[in-house]
Order: sequence, then C-alpha cells, then structure tokens
Amino acid sequence: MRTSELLLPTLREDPGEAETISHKLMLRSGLIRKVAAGIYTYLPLGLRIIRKVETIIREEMNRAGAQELLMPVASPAELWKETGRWNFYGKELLRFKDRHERDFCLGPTHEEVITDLFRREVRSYRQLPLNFYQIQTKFRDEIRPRFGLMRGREFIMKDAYSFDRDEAGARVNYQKMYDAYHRIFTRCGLTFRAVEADTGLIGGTSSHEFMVLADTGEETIVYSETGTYAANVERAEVRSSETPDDQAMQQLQSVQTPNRKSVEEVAGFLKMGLDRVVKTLLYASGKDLIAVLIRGDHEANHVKLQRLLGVAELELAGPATVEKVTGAPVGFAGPVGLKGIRIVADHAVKSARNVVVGANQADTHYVNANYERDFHIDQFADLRNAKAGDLSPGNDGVLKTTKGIEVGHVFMLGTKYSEAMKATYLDPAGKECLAVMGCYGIGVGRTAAAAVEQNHDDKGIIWPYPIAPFHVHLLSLGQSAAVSEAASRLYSELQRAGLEALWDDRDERAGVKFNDADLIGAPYQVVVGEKGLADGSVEVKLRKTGEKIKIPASEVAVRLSQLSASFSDTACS
Ligand code: 9G3
Repeated sequence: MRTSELLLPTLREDPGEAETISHKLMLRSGLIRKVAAGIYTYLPLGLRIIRKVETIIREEMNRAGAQELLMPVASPAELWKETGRWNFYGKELLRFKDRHERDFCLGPTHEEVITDLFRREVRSYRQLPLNFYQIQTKFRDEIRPRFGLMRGREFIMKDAYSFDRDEAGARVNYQKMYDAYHRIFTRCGLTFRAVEADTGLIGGTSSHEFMVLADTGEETIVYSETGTYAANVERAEVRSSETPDDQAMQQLQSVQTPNRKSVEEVAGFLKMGLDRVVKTLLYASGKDLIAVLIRGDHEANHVKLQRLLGVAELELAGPATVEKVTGAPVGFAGPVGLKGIRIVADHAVKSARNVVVGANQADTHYVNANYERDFHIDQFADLRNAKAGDLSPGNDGVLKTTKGIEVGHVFMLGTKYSEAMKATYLDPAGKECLAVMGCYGIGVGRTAAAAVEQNHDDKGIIWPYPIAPFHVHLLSLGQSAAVSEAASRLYSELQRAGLEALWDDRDERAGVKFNDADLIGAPYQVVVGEKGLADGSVEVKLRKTGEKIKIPASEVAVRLSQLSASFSDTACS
C-alpha cells in the first residue's frame, strides 16, 4: 500500500480523552476513530491488525477441532428468559423492540443462542463432543467505557462453546482450549500468564483468565513468589491468618471526630493503625441494602460480595441512602445500633477487639467497639481482596501482586445452560442426558491494544511481527526521479519476496516520514534517499532496537525476507 492513497490520519499530539498509552497510540497512529463512547471505526491500518489476530485465532481454533459458525447480533428475549438472564442483567444488556414490538437484545455473549441451536439439531451421544466458535461483534452497555478498544461497548470477540457427554469430556475440551489459547497469545507475540479466575455470574465450576502482564492493566493478579499459584484477585481466596486478638474488651466510648470520614483520616486523628478501624460500607442491589464490615487496612472485594448475594447489580449506596439508613452523612456509618439491615463481615473482623467504628452520628465514632457485645453480624464470609504478604491459597509461599489485561477467559460451564434450556442428548441406553458445556472467549481488539501496552516506546508502537499492520515501512526521501524509481522497484521486490510493505510516497519532509514510521511501528523501516543511492545502498532500521544497517538496494528484499522468516509466528509456535 502507498501512504498517498491511504486514509492514515496520524496525529502529532495525544488526544485529550485518551488515558492509556495504547488508546493514545492507536488514535495517533490512525488505527481507530471513535464514533460514540466505546464505539469505534477500525481504519484500514487498524483493521489489518484485527484481521491478523483473527487469523491466528481461527487457525488455532480449527487446529483444536472447533468448527466456525456465525450467530446473529440480535438475540430474542425468549431465550434469555428461559435462562433467567433477561431480568438478571441490568442496563448493561442493551434491549430493543422490533417493529412487531417483540423484545430483543444486542448479544453481549451467546450461551443462549448456541444452546438453542444445540437442542434443536443434536440428538445422539455419537455427535459429541462438539465445539463451536465465532468471531463476532458483541455489545455490552458498560457504564464507563474507556481506554479505547480495551473496554469498548461494541467489540469483536471470539467466543466458543463446547458440548460434551460428561464432565470428563468437558475437561478434555477445556484443556484443548487452554492449550490453544497458549498458542494464540504466544503467536501474537505477547507476554501473558493464565490465572485462576472467578466463574463470576456466568456460573460454572472453574475458569482461567489469560492475562497480558502490563502495569496499566485493570486486573490485579496475586501470585505465589515461590510456587505456582496465580489468580485474579477477584477470585483469590484469603486464608484468614489473623491471630485472635486476646486483649481485654475496653469500655465502649463515643469520640468526636470532626469531619474525619475516611479510614485514614479517622485512624490518623485517633492515632491508631488502620487495622484498628472497621469500615462499614453500605451497598445497594436494586432496592435491597446490606452493610458490609471490612477491616480498615483491607479492601472490600466486590465480586466476592456479588457471589455471596447472587446478584449482578451491586453498587455502593448513595449519600442520601446512607443518611436515611444510618442517620448520619457518609463516613460515619457503623454497626452499633444499626437496625433493619443485614450486616455481613469479612472473617478478619471476627477476631478484632476494641475497634473504631462509625457512630451513625455526624462527626462521631466509637472506640473500643466489640463484636457481639456492641454489635451483631449476620454472616461472616471471605469478602476482602487478598494482598501482597498474605499466605498463598495454594499453600506455596507468600503472595505478590501484579497488574494484567484480561485478553482471554476459559470457563467450565457444567450444565447450567443445558439444564435451563433442556439441551439433552440420548446416551447409548437411550436415556436423555444433559450436555456438559464449556465456553471460551478472546477479546480481539483488546488483544491488539494489550500488544501495544506491552510493545511501545516514547516514539510510538513497536508491533510484534506476527500482528504488525505491515512488515516493512518503505520511506522515499525527496521527490527526485532516481529516488522514486528506486523506491518503486524496491516496493515491488519486497512484495514479490512475500513481505507486506507500506510505501510512504508522500511529498513530505523526511522528519515527518520518520516520525510517522516510528509511531505506526512496522518492524522494519527502509529508507531510500539521494545520499544512499549514490553508492547503490539503502538504510534499513529495526524499529525494536533502532539498529540501522546499510544494505545494497538489490539485496534488501532477500535479506529482509530471510530475517522475517525468523520472526514470523509460525516459526515460533
Ligand atoms: C450479559 C451481559 C454482560 C456479560 C454477560 C452477560 C460477561 C456474561 C460472562 C461471559 C462468559 C463467557 C462466552 C465467551 C467467553 C465469556 N458479561 N458475561 O455472560 F447479558 Cl450484559 O460472557 N461467554
């Protein structure tokens, strides 16, 4: 392709709304453009990357024995009502009515649709195992779409669904998908790690997330420094190692804490450690309210609380609700005398003695509050985030934390959907049996964005060879006939050698072309200029290292295609 014919609107500056480096660079290098919040157009160069990721995914899914199909974006409400998810999900499920007033949603995932296909078309155990996949557009109406393709509302997902006769069969498919994901992300040139994950609201028995390790990742991973344990912090159990606090109970006392609301402010004001304060968080799920007690030095785990309550919709109650329930503004809520609301607490609260809690009165806290004597708790559960220094649940050392971007997720689903939708097969004895399912997702755009998060410098993107939009960025400097002829010849030779070349043939200054080439991030840059041509040579630059070598123009195509053979992803799979 020639830049003069392409829509490739590179930007000199970071657009204001972009926060993460991948969002900034994907906008600046002309890969995507926003149409609405969380909704993007993939420009020609951006689409080339998406298509390369899809091709790697397709090859590995086919190799793993999955068969590709394509399900619709519009999903009828009836199917979602059978599984109870039509009402389970809130505004994230974008619903609409057709001209006949029938209810539909834009598919955020396709368990219902694929299970409906299965129950209509599959009858015998002989037809199992089956594994269907699609690479298709999803819609999830996120409250706060951000970070470009990292958390969009409309996005391309590869989603696969396996059907087996039994749990043992399902585990075989799960392992095949797990291994296929390992090959996919390796071939995409990513540094990643599979971690134990929460089965969340999808249900099912176990799952793993494939995380691209990056400091800007939204997910927190806890892992054992000396062992093999690694999990998304949403899922990581906490092995309560609190030693019972055996100090005597002191007398309950209310103290003035003028305008001290946060745990830090209260602890600082009372000259106590954060672990001596117990925070009371009020959550609302629809109309239901619940008070959650967490020790001051711990973080509440939203996903664990959702699982405990079995709800999808859960958020911190607003200030008005807090005021109504506790009689005090936010920051002074506490369990003492709190009536008419369920109180759950993290295990660590149970053994805490003489703690500080809100007094349900403005600017007032209690000190020396003690569970059972001064306040009751309806249920104890593991409700906090594991943190660095905790004992590993894998019993293999002490935990550390790091950040990751979730690019893939594999789930053992069990019979949750086949039971709800009566998706059965006849076993050899002719008995109706529930199909055992698995489901497996990859965010295609998110994989590309994660690759940028992991592969960039201050000049721009450094694409891993297998998913680069082009292998060679050919720059002709100046408008002389000699340069244009040499560049044109080289352009054809590169293509004949099987390399994808982007020729920057614009009438632009050299500096503009160099900056754009570094920003766009093709693995190789080839510069054709008057000076070099004087001795028949061109300059080749390796984007990743900045290393430059002079090569006779006649040898460039061969040398680069040899070099590329070592980079191409099939070589490293
Ligand atoms: C919804 C909405 C959002 C959702 C879901 C349903 C996430 C939902 C989980 C999954 C599980 C797997 C197949 C591919 C791999 C992931 N967000 N999930 O089920 F209605 Cl609005 O999607 N599905």
